[in-house]
Amino acid sequence: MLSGSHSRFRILLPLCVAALVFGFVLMQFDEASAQSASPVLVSHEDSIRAISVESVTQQHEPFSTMAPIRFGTDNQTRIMLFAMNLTLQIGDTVASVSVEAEDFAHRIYQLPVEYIGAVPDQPWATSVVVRLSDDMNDVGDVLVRLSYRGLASNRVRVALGHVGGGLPDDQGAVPTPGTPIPFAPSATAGNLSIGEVQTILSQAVSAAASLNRAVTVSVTDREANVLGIFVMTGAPATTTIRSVGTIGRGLEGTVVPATLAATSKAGTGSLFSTSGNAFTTRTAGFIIQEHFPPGVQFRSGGPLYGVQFSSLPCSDIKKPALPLGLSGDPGGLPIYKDGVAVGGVGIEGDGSYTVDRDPADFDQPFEELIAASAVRGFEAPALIRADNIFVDGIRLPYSNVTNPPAPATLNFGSLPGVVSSPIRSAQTSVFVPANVGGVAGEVDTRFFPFSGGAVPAGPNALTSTDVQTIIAHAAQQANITRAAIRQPLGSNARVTIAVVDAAGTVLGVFRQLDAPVFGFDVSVQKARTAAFYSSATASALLRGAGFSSYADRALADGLKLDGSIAFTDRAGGFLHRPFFPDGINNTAAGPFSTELSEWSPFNVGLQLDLIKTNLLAAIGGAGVPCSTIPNLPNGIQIFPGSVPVYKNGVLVGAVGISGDGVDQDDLISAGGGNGYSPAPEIRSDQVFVRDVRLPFLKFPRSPDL
Ligand SMILES: [Ca+2]
Ligand SMILES: [Ca+2]
Repeated sequence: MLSGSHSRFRILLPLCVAALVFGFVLMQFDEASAQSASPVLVSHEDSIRAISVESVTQQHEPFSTMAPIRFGTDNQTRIMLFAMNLTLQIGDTVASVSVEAEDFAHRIYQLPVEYIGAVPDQPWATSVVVRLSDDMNDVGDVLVRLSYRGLASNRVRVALGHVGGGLPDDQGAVPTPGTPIPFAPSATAGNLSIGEVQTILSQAVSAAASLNRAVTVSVTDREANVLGIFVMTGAPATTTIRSVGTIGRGLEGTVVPATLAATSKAGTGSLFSTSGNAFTTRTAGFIIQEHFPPGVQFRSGGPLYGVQFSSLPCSDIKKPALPLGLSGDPGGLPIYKDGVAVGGVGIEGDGSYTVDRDPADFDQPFEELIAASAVRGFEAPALIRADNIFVDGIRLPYSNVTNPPAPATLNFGSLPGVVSSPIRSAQTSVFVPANVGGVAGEVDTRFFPFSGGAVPAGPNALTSTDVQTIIAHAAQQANITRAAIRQPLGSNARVTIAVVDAAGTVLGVFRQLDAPVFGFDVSVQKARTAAFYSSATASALLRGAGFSSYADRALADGLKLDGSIAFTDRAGGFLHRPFFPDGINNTAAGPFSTELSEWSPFNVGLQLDLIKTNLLAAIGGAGVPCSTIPNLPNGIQIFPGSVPVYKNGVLVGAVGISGDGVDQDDLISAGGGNGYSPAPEIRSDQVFVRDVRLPFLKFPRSPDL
């Protein structure tokens, strides 16, 4: 075998084996695309010999028909083959696919198909597991063919017992190597063209017109650059931020331009979605409320509680920002091309910017209907949609729209309304390729190469080498961490890793390839928050900025905020819920939260109060940081995924992680902070508040792949 062939084998094998350890699960694909081309079985580059592997032990051919180790109800060997152009249609199962082998004597063997699944990160490939027949023992090479819906594949060579013998290659047979898609960083943020932006806007406006609605439509690229805004004639110019809180408290009742809402909704689809997960504003609204799932009493808060206040227009990290932060108002969807997340579309037109408080009624607001119509032809692959992703056993919502309106699409030039932001194609990405600790990723050159910290001054300060070590260790942990929010199963987590010094100055940010872009801002927020709460000056800084009430409430709970406790974001977030402990009804709020009677997703407490004045100024166009506390220029974050880091018992900074499940983010942050941990006796889990032990970190069960 030539080395080139081996290298291709090495690409596929770890990916598929990871998927397979979950057992013989049938993945159903309900993509609408019809099977038009014949399936192709993948061979090595230099022959028609199949890429194949014994499905449990991963051993290469020649295969014995009897497995050396009994894993199931019988001892028969299963082998994994790989196919291209094989996508099961609605209602089809493994039984819809047949595989047969022919030996040297022209005997035909039917090989039952037991598993068909995606190959992580290689959307072109499908893995197919078949059971060998006892009769095939030591027959040498056989020629194997796969058939689906009347379309037969090429035949590839597989060795039973010994390599060689068998029939000659089929006439005209050629090697059929696969074409692995490298996750090459793109120079632009996605690849939407001007024509495609116009198509999406036209489909949205045509749908709105068919529903007798007038809306504002925004399209953003992969990194939330605005690619075009269309305001229909008669569309409401403004929308009101509104949920369950009292008008006038927090942002409740604030009137904002509808264009900003539409762009925040589009950008949420963009920043949340990747090649492994497709999330919408409905998904966002589901994971930021006081209970998860929303409305279920005595359940803890949403896993991304607080994410709505990230990537804000006052941020020093994410530029361009989302005008109103992450949005939970249904009617924002991601845009995909060939399985790759390339942007988002947002619709605003009902005058209300809210979150869905009742996920059980399957309401279909017209903003969501129009968004679903807008992305026709640009839909997310079914497998990776939020409604194929479970968190704590809870299926996440994607969209309540199953049959989007499909009226004839009006010509872009004749749409009723005005283009209020010029149509353009995907903009230049702020990220460039980088490799840290052997892990491929991307960086923003503002935060790379990594630098050392200035606070604290002196011998304990983080050096650039420390930062490199922390980020490399975190990235290496992420690479072996079983992802919580990515399909197919067996994918590794993709996150953004940020390190700050004790004053919140960013020393380095590293984003794994295809990590969701929202984590860029959030990872820095998380790191800054852990460093801030853990610092000797936290109470003084809060009081100096006019937030004595929160410092007083913390003090009443025994928390001096004077550097005596090492706070993670999990601990800080636990203190920042409208129930204490988190999710337990009929309790008083945590010291950093508003009480439930006043609470809403737009009136959460300290997180919003810290930034409210400057956020509103920034929404109006002012160039101000989010907070007047210099350590927190993009605000704080209040869901898990950070640890403070120490050298010689001195707080020197923090590492923040964002992009996968919060327990995974905790684990990866701990991996980064390993070797820089606080003394065990000052960890937040040594502290009791109202007789409740605070958390420090929480790791997922069986975290590693
Ligand atoms: Ca709305
Ligand atoms: Ca609802």
